[in-house]
Amino acid sequence: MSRPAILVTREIFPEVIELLARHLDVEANQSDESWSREQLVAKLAGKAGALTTGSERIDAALLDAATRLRVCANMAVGYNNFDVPAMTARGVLATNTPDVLTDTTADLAFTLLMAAARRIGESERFLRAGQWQRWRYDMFAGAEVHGATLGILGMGRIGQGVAKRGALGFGMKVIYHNRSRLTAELEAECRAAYVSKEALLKEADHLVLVLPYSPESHHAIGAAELATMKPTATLVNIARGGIVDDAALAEALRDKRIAAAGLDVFEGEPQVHPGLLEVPNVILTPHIGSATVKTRMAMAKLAADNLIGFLVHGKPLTPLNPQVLKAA
Ligand code: 8YV
Repeated sequence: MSRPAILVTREIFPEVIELLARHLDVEANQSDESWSREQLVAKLAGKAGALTTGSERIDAALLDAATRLRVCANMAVGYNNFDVPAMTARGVLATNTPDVLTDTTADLAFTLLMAAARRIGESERFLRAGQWQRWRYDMFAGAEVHGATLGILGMGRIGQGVAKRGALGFGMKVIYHNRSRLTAELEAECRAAYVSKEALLKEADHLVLVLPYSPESHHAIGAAELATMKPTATLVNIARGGIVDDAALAEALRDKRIAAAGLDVFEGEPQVHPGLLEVPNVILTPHIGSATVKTRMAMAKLAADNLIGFLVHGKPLTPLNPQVLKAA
């Protein structure tokens, strides 16, 4: 019996390609070429599955061309690159990689929070430029992290991980806002209090964004929201570009309407708004939230196990639209 054919759209760990090849016919982009959308569509012809990353858009037009496709396994927990309703309508299973990256990504939120609040980027650039001549009482004096009020917008798994780090590790007062309120047990576990979005913006000393991107969360933080934050506040975005209006943020940072920001994701990345590159009080990283060797391996392996689980055994591990399984 012939084995199902799959496409791996970007270079990933060779061990994971070997794992896939034990069960499936694999075409893999191990040279990491940048494929145009037309090339991607052509490569998907005859493929039953695809291992994708956040860079590939899987939408109705692509699905209509890739008529043999039955499953797309995203190597990411976020899946705003998938049109899940269009996939479900065509009986195509979608999977993502939850849980395996929660703590690693929460760690990066804290890294950016601390680096922004304590002005690490600015001080390092100053030192490297040979400008450190003598001590000054206010040299790179930043904002306190321990004991401060930590605000979290979006309280899924990663938000909860950020809350625990703040409350348990840094004695912070944690407030959060989310579409739906957590259960009393989870709130107690995270030591987090539910507040309105308005109160969150007003009261947070450090505000971390961890909500999924959708048309509803587009520019959830824009000029109006930034204007209600404390002038001493820091803003951290580890969620998705587009949740923050980057142009408005660049202006707010330039005019010191907020003190600092730490950003791992950007509108239109890998492009970065030029205004953000110009201001000193922002620390910028190139979407590395889940980037530890161990976690990236776990994500790649989970995506591969989803493909094998579904195409070989009929049982994916982390389906996003399980109704497809029932319909099959
Ligand atoms: C990925 C991410 O590295 O999991 C996510 O949602 O944003 C990152 O961990 C990125 O999306 C590439 O697939």
